[in-house]
Amino acid sequence: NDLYPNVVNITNLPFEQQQFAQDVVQGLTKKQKTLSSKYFYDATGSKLFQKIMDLPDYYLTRAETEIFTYQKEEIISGFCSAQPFNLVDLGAGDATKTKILLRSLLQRQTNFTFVPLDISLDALQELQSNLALELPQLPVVPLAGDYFKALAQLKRESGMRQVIFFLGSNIGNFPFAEIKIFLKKLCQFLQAGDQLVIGFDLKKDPRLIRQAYDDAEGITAAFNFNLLRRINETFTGNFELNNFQHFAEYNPISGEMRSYLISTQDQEVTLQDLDFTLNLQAWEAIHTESSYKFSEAEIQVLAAEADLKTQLIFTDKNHYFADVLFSV
Ligand code: AVI
Repeated sequence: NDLYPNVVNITNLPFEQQQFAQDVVQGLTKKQKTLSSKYFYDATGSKLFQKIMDLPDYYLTRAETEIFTYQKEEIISGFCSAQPFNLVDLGAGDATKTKILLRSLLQRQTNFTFVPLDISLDALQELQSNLALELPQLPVVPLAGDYFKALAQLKRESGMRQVIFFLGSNIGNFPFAEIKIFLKKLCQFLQAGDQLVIGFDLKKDPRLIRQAYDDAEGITAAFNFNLLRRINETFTGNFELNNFQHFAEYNPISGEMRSYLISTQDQEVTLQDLDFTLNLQAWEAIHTESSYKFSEAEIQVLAAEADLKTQLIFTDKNHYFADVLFSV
């Protein structure tokens, strides 16, 4: 197999597992081993992430909810229009925060369609049935899969003004160099008059940040371990979860919060379906996630590089989090 030299039998796998297989094998054959955090979100991972969002240590969700609760009218006034628009929620998840605005928009009898977009089909289906119960009058067009494919489809088919939400500091999970590329690419699907609301986790006391990714209840550790469980399940692997440690470390200069799975002993792991064997040394690390934190100045630089105009910046009272309204 020339395309995927490290993966035997990849073409025998179901289509949706081929990219996963390729990424797993490529990441684990690197000198510094990595696994992509985008594979955290299977059904179990999405449930664990919901739990994380309720944790006392995970301040991000509370801070952004505070912004939406107390400043919803100002946020809505920043993007609402008389002409119909799509409110597109990238990585919607359970859309708890977005629902705060959706209720107000419906009360104002705004002419808009809610378009939740998520890579997790499980999360999207659950959201759709919740919305049917909670906000039955809301027009919803859910889209599963790749963000850019879905945005291209919207641009082609809807002809409506787009207001794109990218909340929860999801933007922080891209490798730093890719944030600018992502924003530029996003702009290609937007037209004059379209707007963006992006949630950024702000730089703060480093201990507070580290604690959010190594919570006292061990839910974040379980979230990280779930990736190994998913790999075992998908590719008939034998990762022994007890032979790994969850480790999280924040760099206050780069703003990068990094999570790892650390092998606590020399060990050999086999992914049978991929004919792949991995040797790990004691205390060798697999990097599984980066979550970048930003200063307001850094946000302005990113916006300028992507040719976005900063319209309004909303923060919580502690200044932990910022939701920024941009126009194209
Ligand atoms: C989804 N994303 C913004 C979360 C974050 O904070 O980076 C994922 C997460 N990882 C550990 N805890 C939460």
